[in-house]
Amino acid sequence: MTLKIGVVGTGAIGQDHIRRITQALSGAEVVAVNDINPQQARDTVAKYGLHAEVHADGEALIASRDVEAVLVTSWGPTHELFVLAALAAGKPVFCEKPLATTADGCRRIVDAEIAAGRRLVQVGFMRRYDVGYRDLKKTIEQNAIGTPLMVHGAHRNPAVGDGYKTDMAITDTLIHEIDVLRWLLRDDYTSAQVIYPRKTRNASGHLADPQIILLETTTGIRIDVEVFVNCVYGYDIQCEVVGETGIARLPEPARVLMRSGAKRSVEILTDWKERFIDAYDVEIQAFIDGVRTGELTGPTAWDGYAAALIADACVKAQRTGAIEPIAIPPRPSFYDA
Ligand code: NAD
Ligand code: ISE
Repeated sequence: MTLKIGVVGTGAIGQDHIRRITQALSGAEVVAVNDINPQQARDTVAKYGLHAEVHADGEALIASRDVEAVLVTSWGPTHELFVLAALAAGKPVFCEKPLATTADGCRRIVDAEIAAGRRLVQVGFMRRYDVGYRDLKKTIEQNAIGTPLMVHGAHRNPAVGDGYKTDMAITDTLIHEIDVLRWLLRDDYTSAQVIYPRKTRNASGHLADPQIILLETTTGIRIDVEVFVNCVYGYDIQCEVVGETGIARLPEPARVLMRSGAKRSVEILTDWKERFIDAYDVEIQAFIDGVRTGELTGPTAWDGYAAALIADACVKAQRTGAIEPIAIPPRPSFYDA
């Protein structure tokens, strides 16, 4: 049976997920949409040729008998409300990052899911589905570079809008590294520090850009991640793991190597949607398959909660300039694999 999905939030990523469910993936259809901007929701239905009802609000969509599973792709501050509503209705829910904008909000979701007695939440940390990160993880786990000692990372965007604030370097951008590196290393963080290099002239007045975030893990691995969201030249994600006997790097996206005009060159992507397009496909297919087989396997609400606690410590470190401790409570056995 085809899974009937309702999508709350028809902005950039909402539409992208609707496109993939409708045109690229199998086993599901979008039967309901909602956006606080109803015209955009209607336009989305027309654009993708959906046979979908446009609901007046997210709660009505979630309550609808036609909707078997929910995608929450609205603005971050609305996520907690919609995920809790899906849990109350006993419906599986895929929620884009952040799971909630506060750690307390994430914890409420964790508690509601545990009370429901089965896994119903998958969080949109899509990098775990990226083939490059998966190969990097395999390389580390096969002991090909020895014990990891350090990680150097970078998350660069060509430009951000004026609404992007300094703390969003953590809550919107670094959040992907926060999640993927604890998954990659099977480790958790114990402290965070933020350093501000010389500021780029391409950032708006209120924004500190670039930033360097230093993290330490329970096993003593040192991580530095450069977040640079007005780097101009492209959307560029870098990750290098230094081990005791070797170094492993995240592969670059496959692109044609050109020889032309006395130069060798390879295109650098500029759009995050393209950079992880395959990972998003695999992620949403995993959600569809997990719901249909009754076994969700992707990033959990606990991962969303842990990421929020870590992000809080990083945001505090932005303000204090100090090394801030990170304490993550023991994971409930409910989330054991
Ligand atoms: P966007 O601004 O393009 O779209 C958000 C949509 O939510 C808008 O259309 C807005 O009208 C709608 N919305 C706001 N409040 C609502 C409400 N109460 N009910 C229904 N709709 C509401 O933003 P976006 O880039 O699509 O981001 C959406 C979410 O997805 C954010 O949380 C963002 O962090 C996350 N995101 C994740 C990735 C990723 O790589 N995993 C990439 C982009 C965005
Ligand atoms: C966006 O919100 C994302 O989540 C993308 O994956 C990210 O890399 C981009 O920088 C953000 O704006």
